[in-house]
Amino acid sequence: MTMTETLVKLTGKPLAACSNEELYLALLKLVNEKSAQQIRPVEGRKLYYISAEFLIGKLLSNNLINLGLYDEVRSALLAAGKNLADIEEVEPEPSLGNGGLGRLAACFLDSLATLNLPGDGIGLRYHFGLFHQSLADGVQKELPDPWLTDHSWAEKTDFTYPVILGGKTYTARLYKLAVTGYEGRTNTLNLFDIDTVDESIVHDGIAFDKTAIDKNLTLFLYPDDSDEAGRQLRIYQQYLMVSAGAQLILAECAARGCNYHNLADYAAIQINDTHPSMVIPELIRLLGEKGIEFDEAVEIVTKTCAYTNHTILAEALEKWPRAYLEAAVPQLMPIIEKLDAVVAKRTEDKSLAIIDKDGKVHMAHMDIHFTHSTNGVAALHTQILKDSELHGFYELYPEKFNNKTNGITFRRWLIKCNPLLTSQIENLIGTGFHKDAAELTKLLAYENDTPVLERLAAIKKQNKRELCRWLKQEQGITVNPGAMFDIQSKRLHEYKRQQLNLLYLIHQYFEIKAGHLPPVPLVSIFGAKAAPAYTIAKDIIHALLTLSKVIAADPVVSQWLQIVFVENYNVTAAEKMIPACDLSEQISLASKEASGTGNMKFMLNGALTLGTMDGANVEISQQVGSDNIYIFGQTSDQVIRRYAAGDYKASEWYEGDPNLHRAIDFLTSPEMSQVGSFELLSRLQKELKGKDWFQTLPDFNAYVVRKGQALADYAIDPLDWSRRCLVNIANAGLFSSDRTIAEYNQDIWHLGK
Ligand code: 26V
Repeated sequence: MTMTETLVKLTGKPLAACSNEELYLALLKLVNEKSAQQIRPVEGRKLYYISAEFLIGKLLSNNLINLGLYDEVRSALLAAGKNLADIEEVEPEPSLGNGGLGRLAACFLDSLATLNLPGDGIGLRYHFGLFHQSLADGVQKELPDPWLTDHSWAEKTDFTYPVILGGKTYTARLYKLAVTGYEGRTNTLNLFDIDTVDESIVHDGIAFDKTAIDKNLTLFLYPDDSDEAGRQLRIYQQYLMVSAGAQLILAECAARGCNYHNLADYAAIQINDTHPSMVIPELIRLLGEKGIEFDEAVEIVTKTCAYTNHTILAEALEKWPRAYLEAAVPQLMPIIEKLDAVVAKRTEDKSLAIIDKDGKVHMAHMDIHFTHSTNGVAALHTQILKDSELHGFYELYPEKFNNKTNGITFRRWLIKCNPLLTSQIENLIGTGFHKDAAELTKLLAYENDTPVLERLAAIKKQNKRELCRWLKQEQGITVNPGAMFDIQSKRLHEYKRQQLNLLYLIHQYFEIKAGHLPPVPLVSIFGAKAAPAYTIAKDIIHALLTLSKVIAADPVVSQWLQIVFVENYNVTAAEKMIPACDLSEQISLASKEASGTGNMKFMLNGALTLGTMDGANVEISQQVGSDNIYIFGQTSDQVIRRYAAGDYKASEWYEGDPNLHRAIDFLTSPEMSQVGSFELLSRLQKELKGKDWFQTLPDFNAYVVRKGQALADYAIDPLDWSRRCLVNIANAGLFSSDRTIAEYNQDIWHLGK
């Protein structure tokens, strides 16, 4: 049967007569049928990747690519006058993650299936995910972001598990979502929900009654900074996920012949940050119910589980007041206490205890003691964990610590999002890089091939035009594709330092006004959601939106500078923005960004990085060499020393640097406060002058200089710029999540037989 015939059979009418919705549903069915044929039996050890977030993005095109159907489907649709891109618009994007951690989990599932490894995800079926960001009136507003429709990728099953929350039993229901591999097997993302959740209780943006668990349990994914009631609800959510997940794991293993004593021969469990940490005591509890003694259960769980740390921000490491856990999961507290007693026998160092003297339960501590592996997510991050943040643990268990530098799936972040670049690479080096990213180095043979470099530049230009078209359509903004596109897209956080970029833009505003024109017009594009209660993060958004208006209203400056803030940054937006980027902003305070993965996506799509020596930027810089990246700013050692000395004074930097002084003062200038809110702008100004906890000011000068250099290089020698982009693409192979997953498998999981 031809593809046209197959689709006609599924829709029941000629394709030309179908609506995009009808075609979407037919394609969803087609993908589900084909992916079911790729399900393979599991032998030996299977991975369960437990994560509170899976930021999977839209699935249609990605699944068509992975199943080898994309070209056929696109041609069949085109022949009927239909466009796959329009059909894709019908699909809502599931917003089941905050940012990097959730997107990493999604890339890992893709790579597991592609590498033919048995590995399923376990998570939650949030109804609204994070939130939809609106930027009307110069401020962020949060709205619900529904993605569940009658026809969703996640299929309801009849599998249910009892879960006890606050002493009451609820029923967790399993939904299964097929995860396709590229020319590989199909695995499963298991998402849990309860039937009684009621979307209608949400009102006034994202507000709702936080006490009625049966109605609200899986409504939202909690942002980093939720309030007290939100934090308690988060414990309930986490326990729903791990209790149902642990029951699923035990049932699946038992069905394959496991007698529970040998659980580690059947399952490997990866704990993604501390959100799923309660799986440790929960498994011990469930194994107890199966008749296994505590000591043996501890040993089994330690052998089965491994933990990944994704942050060194102390405030981001979960510590639950004991009273919260006693109220939410009283059945776990006696087990956690026994684990704490085991720790007390292993070490006298009280800082390594699970329960501290204030009665706080440290989830990461439980993870490190009772799993066999603790990994960081980039070389520098793992080193800092060993040297400082987790030094005591490293001394106790040096063998447990290892690094797994993050990666991204090239299927979504190159093949799917950048078809022009993909086909150009295929013309040059064939298709081997689809599955073996290391083959990209073959591109280095073209480093001095002028027509190839010109073609690369032309592709970038085309992608920029496409981004301009999309920005016009989505936000009504007109952008000049002839400008340099400089992009900072990631969650909004002070440590990521969008405020440094803001100060640069103000500085440029003054420079241009003074007649110091830049070598090329610059479009600074931002995409970022701020956690709803993170005041300063929201103030930074407000300042950028305000400055954007001030610049746009200035007839001279607007010829040279434009700020674009993309509303509701998500995977779909990233797929449009990343291929169109010239300069990738990775400017976190050194030591604070565990890895970053956006940095890898931009590099792979032919952007040069402007960044600090932080996270995976360090490895990117090693890969491409210092001529092909713009590094600036304090090193992590300097930053760590400055924190240790405790003598950083923002005011001294403010007073000591006239450019910085001028830029910070401008925040509350009449120009700005006529357009924006004086209250919000002055709050940010006060924070920068008086505190600046993430040391923006000491890096300001170096940033201005380095960025100026990048602009000049771009303007003066476009061909050499293109050559350096090619070097970046060619050296991006290391950052394929296939490589990362192969390393996890070799060192930690040992999947299959
Ligand atoms: C949580 C919190 C909670 C309290 C307030 C501040 C705060 C900030 C961040 C977080 C989330 C930490 C986990 C996380 O998303 N880490 C990210 O993981 C990515 C994948 O490994 C990595 O590339 C990013 O560098 C890292 O920030």
